[in-house]
Amino acid sequence: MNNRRRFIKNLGLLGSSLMLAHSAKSEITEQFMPFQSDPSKSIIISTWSHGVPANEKAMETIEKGGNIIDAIEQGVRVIESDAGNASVGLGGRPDRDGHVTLDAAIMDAEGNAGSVCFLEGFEHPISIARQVMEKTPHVILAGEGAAQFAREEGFPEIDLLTPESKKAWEEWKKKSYYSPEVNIENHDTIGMVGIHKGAIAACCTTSGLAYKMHGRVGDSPILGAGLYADGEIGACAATGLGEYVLKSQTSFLVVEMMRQGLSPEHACKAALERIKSKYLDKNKKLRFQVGLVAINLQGEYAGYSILPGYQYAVAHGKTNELIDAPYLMK
Ligand code: SD4
Repeated sequence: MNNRRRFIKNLGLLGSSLMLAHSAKSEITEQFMPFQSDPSKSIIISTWSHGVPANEKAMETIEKGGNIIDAIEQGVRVIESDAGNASVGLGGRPDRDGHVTLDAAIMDAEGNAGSVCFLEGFEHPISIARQVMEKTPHVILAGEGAAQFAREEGFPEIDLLTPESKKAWEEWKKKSYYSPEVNIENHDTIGMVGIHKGAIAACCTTSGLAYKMHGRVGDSPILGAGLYADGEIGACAATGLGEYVLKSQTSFLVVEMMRQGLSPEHACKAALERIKSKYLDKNKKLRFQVGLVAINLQGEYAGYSILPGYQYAVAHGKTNELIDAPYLMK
């Protein structure tokens, strides 16, 4: 049997076992395919409910003539500036030492990418990541080196620790209890994927997990983990407990499964099932969320999560809607 046929057969087996493990809620559904009728259409997909205003800005950027990188950068900047959001940019919860440290990355259809991590004191890490992509020979700049680059590029410095965030941190310090396993409320990183004029792209921006160890870097700035884009296939972005996304290379895996012919929804589901079987099924005390968004070049898209409660926002044409994602386990 040639490799291709064997792979399809294996996927068939995988698919049926996944179906059995699922609740009715998580059945694979038919997805809207906007490009079947018009390949010039654009589509933007983002994690969580804040994806709605972010998508709106991204679409507006496209309408004004921006390309897909302009669109996703401008889209997630809206959330970076939202002080009410406790897990991205301004107002993000600090680490256990009181520092708000940021991770962000962006990747285009040609395989260009830029990333910053463990960065303090700037409102728009995604724009700094874009500058890393466009102006340096490197992919990732970290910590003070990233800050130095941002200063040289003229990005203004800002104290990201808002009074509300500081108060929450001071309250947390009283017990200093750290258990990131179940904290859906803290998983509001914005990951965004999109396609415009046939070009796909992905980005992610976050202040990471609240009260993490100083110096901790999550999945969001790491290509293949928090995001991945391949101009010939599609793109994926992740939110959730980054340690497991890092250990599973989830976004890369989703894109690779799409390359092998899986739809975005099947690919997301299979990648999350990999995390579940490797970690959650082996340790019943473990419980954590991971949520994904993915899109392929045909304009098929999906969101999927391990636990209930994850939503993603999809914008195309005049529509911008929030969708309850299917999930793997209760
Ligand atoms: C991280 N994936 O740093 C991020 C967390 C997250 O909203 O999604 N926060 O692990």
